[in-house]
Amino acid sequence: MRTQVAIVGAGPSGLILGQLLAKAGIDNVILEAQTPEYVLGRIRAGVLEQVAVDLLDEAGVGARMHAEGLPHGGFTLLLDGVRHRIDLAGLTGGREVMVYGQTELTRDLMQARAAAGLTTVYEAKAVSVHGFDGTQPRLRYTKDGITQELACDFIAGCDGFHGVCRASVPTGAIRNFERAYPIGWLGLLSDTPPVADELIYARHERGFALCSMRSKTRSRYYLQCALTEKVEQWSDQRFWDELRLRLDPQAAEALVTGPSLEKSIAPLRSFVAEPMRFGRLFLAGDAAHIVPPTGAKGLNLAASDVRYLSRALIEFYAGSAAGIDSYSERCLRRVWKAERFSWWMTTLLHNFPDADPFDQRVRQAELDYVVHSVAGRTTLAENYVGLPFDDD
Ligand code: RFL
Ligand code: PHB
Repeated sequence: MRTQVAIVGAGPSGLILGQLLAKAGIDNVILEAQTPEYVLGRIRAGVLEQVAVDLLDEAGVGARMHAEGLPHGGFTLLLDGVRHRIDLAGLTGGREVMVYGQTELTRDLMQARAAAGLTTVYEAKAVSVHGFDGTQPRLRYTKDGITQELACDFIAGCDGFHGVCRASVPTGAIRNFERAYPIGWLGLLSDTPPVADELIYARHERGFALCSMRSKTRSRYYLQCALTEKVEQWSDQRFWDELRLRLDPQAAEALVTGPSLEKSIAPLRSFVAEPMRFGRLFLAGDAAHIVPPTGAKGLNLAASDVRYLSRALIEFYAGSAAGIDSYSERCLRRVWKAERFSWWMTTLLHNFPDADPFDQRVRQAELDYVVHSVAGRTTLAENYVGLPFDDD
């Protein structure tokens, strides 16, 4: 088999990239290790920046998101029992975010890909990448026990943090930057109405909590937990009881509980690999970088990488290599700003077992500054809604 761009991974990065390239007449094939059902079963992101919304429109998959997604013009910071509204729209000249689940977005992208007749090989096992330092890269994989080869002009590594693409780069050619946090997030999804119209990010002495949603009838809640905890230790009842303790009386009373549809623990991590291009192999999304979820930036960064990558490849086929040559540098500039913001929001809102009393007081003072200063609130708001692209 041969294609122009071989994409590894059918998560949001790979699917959006495939759609944008196909729109520009560039042939692409996706190899995905899992089944479509498995990919759709992963409950992850919920908040899209305007730039991600615009990109999904450009890819032609925005219709259901606009019909069913919930535009949010603000959120609440609940700091030790006191509410502070962050008026995103008011502080950023009218910019908002869109609450629309990654699962739904992935479903829309999969359907659009199938409708366009584009090839996705699910359950592609033992994928390996070859020849990306030359002009004839190839992927090898097995499907139904038979080894296959896919020849291409370029490989897009959209295969997430544990993927094969970054792992295939010679160690001397890549530099990793990493911060592991000694905490995790325990998430619960339920078919219950959200506790409030807007998201609540709660800082509490028992630990951070987040009240989010997927729709007017489906809620997503998170609790900071220790990394040593197991999901089996958290009955639904225990989760709801602990959440109530971390909220204010208004939210605790309004909370509607119900059986969980999903419960899982995710560790918090910051990670960046530099560069993001190795000859004819490009990394995009979680394959290149990870942020702790506090700033809601992971999926949005994935979208901004594939925006740059799709434009660079389209330019290449039109006769200029300038875009692919500057891909890594342009992505990383944006990536590091989101890394900084996600790290900052994480350190401010969580309880760290290793924080000494001085650290704690400084964090309290910083939060106090953020919520009581227009400059502080604006900094938070403009990062949360997403920084503009420097090429616009
Ligand atoms: P994905 O989604 O991990 O997809 C990678 C795909 O590659 C496949 N794969 C392989 N395929 C073939 N061969 C191999 N060897 C392969 N190895 C892996 C995998 O099966 C998978 O299908 O990466 P992608 O596309 O870069 O997308 C990134 C996003 O999924 C991620 O950044 C977000 O979910 C992060 N995130 C959030 N981002 C936001 O922008 N807003 C949010 O509100 C938000 N909330 C979250 C989040 C992530 C969370 N968790 C669980 C990490 C909340 C949570 C709890
Ligand atoms: C979510 O709804 O899953 C979500 C929302 C905001 C975040 C992280 C996750 O910061």
